[in-house]
Amino acid sequence: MFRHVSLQSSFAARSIARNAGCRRLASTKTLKETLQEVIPPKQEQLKRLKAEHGHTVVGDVKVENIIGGMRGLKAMLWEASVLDPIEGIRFHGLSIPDCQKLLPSSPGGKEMTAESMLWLLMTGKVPTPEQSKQLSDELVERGELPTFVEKFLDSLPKTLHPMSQLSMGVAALNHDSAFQAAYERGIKKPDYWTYTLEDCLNLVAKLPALAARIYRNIYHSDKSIAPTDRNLDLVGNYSNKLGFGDNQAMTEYLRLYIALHGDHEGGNASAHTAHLVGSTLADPYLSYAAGLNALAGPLHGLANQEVLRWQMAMQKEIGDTITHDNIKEYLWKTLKGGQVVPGYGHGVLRNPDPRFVALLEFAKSRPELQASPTIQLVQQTAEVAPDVLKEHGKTKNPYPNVDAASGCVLYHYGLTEFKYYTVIFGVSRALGAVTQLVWARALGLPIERPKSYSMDALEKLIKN
Ligand code: CMX
Repeated sequence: MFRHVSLQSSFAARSIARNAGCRRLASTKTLKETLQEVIPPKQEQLKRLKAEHGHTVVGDVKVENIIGGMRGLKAMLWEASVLDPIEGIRFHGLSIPDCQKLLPSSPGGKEMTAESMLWLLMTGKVPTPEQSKQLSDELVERGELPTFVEKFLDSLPKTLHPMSQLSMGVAALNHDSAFQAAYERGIKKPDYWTYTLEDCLNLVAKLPALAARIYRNIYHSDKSIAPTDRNLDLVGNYSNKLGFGDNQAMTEYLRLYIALHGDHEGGNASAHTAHLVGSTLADPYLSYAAGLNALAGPLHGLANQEVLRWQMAMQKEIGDTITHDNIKEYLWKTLKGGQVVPGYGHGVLRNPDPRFVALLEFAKSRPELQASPTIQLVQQTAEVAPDVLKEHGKTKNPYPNVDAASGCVLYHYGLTEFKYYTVIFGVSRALGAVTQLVWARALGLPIERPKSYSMDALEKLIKN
């Protein structure tokens, strides 16, 4: 872990300068300048690892890894976060409560901003409030959508799933890719990361406008979309454009949601897909569009939509009198029907997901959420489901994952169109995916190319 918590600049230089199209404090280093400082030692570390430990064995490859979706294989470099099966996620060594304590919030808010999480993921350092604000300003400057993308989104049928629209919109942004243009001109490898960073910042900046336009087009096409407010952070503007800007609690929830979902180490399907595609030197837009397609699977990000759908069906069947016994009965009905219980289980975690805990804490801190039947049902289900799943005996982790809780607060505050929920996840997961795209280029990581085997070839290998 490498971090730096000092509140560096003494406001001595408060003069506001225009630099690279954004407002900045003269004493405050930009994200790019900070990266220029933190990248060389990491490049040296990688060189050392290669030279001194290139042949050091750190684990075995078992047949069960090969046929079991590569579970547990130590096979990827991912700088921003590490997932412990018991403790959950840490971002550059910081737990979720650490981040909640240390990362700057927006003016008037309590929850960490997406910008401060992005800064932490990218640099390994806790940003000062000035750095976080400066990044906010920079993203606002970059946030406008090209007109052809707006027209393209407006032309899509409302019946096309919001995740398909998001992935198509992100892919279309590659029209203006700085990396692709520079590559075509001919650039040297050490310069790759700066063009990649340029695209990545543009992508993160444009995602709220893109995602909000999809929401408004599909569900509220009669009303216009709020213009960008230059005094707001990324999520403040996202909430505004969605139409929830007047609801401070909803905006705060979105901030927490987006920061928490930002990264979950590298092996999860969306992060890994973006990384794999990026390793071909496809630009960040194409890489992340691919990652979004992985996120749209019901075993991964689409689970937050599925949780609400499943819960509504349960509520309809059970009626108003909800007890542990009738929740238990519905869980068994789901399992006996051969379906998974959405929001439960995990490929790595073996304890309740600390992101689930943090989101539920948010719900517990507000009386209106505590009184919500939807949230009460989430809590009651979490009290019953682990024992049922243990008795069922298949799931390695019978506890709730983040998706068990993520949608219910949105639902309570009026974002009831649950087919849209994974789009919010997609706005968030970009933070981790783009971080890795920048670092993969800064470290000169090669194209990914694991070895595959047929079953016959595997049996031959076993015999030998
Ligand atoms: N309900 C019912 N059965 C489940 C289950 C659940 N919630 N979770 C796992 N199982 C089953 C698996 O389907 C598997 O069954 P088979 O042996 O018949 O194939 C068995 O238990 C063993 O699976 P596992 O090793 O515990 O879990 P995996 O690593 O294979 O899968 C996950 C992990 C998340 C896909 C799985 O737990 C699941 O399907 N959960 C429900 C969907 C969900 O909530 N996904 C969101 C995860 C978080 C995220 O990525 O966003």
